[in-house]
Amino acid sequence: MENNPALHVLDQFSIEKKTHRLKAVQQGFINDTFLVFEGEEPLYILQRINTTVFGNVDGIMNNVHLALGYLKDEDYQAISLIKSNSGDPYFKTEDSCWRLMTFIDDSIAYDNTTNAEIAFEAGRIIGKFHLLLQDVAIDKFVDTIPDFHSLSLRAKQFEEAFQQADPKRKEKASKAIQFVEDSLAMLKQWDTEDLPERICHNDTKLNNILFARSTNKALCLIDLDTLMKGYFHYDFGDAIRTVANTAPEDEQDHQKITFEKHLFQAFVEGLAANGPFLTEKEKEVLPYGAILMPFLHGIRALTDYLNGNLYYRVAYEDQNLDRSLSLFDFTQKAMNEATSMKEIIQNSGL
Ligand code: GN1
Ligand code: MG
Repeated sequence: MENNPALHVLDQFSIEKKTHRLKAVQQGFINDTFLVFEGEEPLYILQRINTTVFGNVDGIMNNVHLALGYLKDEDYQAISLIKSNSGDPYFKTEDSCWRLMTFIDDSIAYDNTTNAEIAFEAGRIIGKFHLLLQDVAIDKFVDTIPDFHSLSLRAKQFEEAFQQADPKRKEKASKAIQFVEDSLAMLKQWDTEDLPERICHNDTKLNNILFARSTNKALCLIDLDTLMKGYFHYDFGDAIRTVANTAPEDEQDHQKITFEKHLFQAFVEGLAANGPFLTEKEKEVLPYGAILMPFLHGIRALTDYLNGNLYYRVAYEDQNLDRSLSLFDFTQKAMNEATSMKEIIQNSGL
């Protein structure tokens, strides 16, 4: 616990005045997150939004607010935003932007899992999220980070970073750079025409799902900052890279990085528990999504390493490089499983 200056920000929100304490949450590469305690119980989540990454805070809050209106159901725990004293969904100072949300009691998030029930539940809740949002008016959502998961944009940014990078960094990153060069042409070949646009979460890693502590039932998705239009295979692949891989995304011992087929299968079965809701074409590109998403995160981490760590918060100098190598290792392992992924999907009833 700490006596953080962020405590004063709480005065700007319409909550009962109590003696609150803050605890910083160390996860996340972009925003600053705090749990707000009263006594021993966390009551709220307070976040400072990184306005360098998220330039269009109004757009984000528009999207979050719109989506939260749909994201509630018997099987989906609603989250509420708390209004500021002036009635806005967030509080802005000259150089930062804050929002306050309710904390879900007795909930827990996992960075990784070896438990097939958790993998199943992750699939079920992501499917539910998409079902609840399937009829929203896509045009009302703002494209807050245009082309966020576009392979050609990320390849272009990588190329630019490579051109101006410090030679020592290039040398150190040569293995990762080689992987990009070897994989890009193949990844660009996939046919992704005729896919329907959906409102996606766009950051469906496992630790963005809340589970009930006692039952391990998935409750809801959190971290809705990147909620905007996208394609279903983005959310699928982003989940698979953390559900089917039991190692963290900056794992340096690549022997620990594995593609766990039984966890993949449990996740797909969880998705299918929502009944069929994907088009044939969407199902066809799911294995591609599981290969594309770790690659995209890998190339973004590598680009940031070559740029001198400007985008992601890093714990040590080479963390972005380690992340890219680990993500590329998983990409390769997912590529090796393309056929078995296809079979599992075909037999799943999805
Ligand atoms: C960033 O900060 P966090 O963990 O919510 C990133 C995601 C990545 C993630 C980890 C806006 O999200 O795309 O999945 O790091 N978010 C943004 O790799 O860039
Ligand atoms: Mg996020």
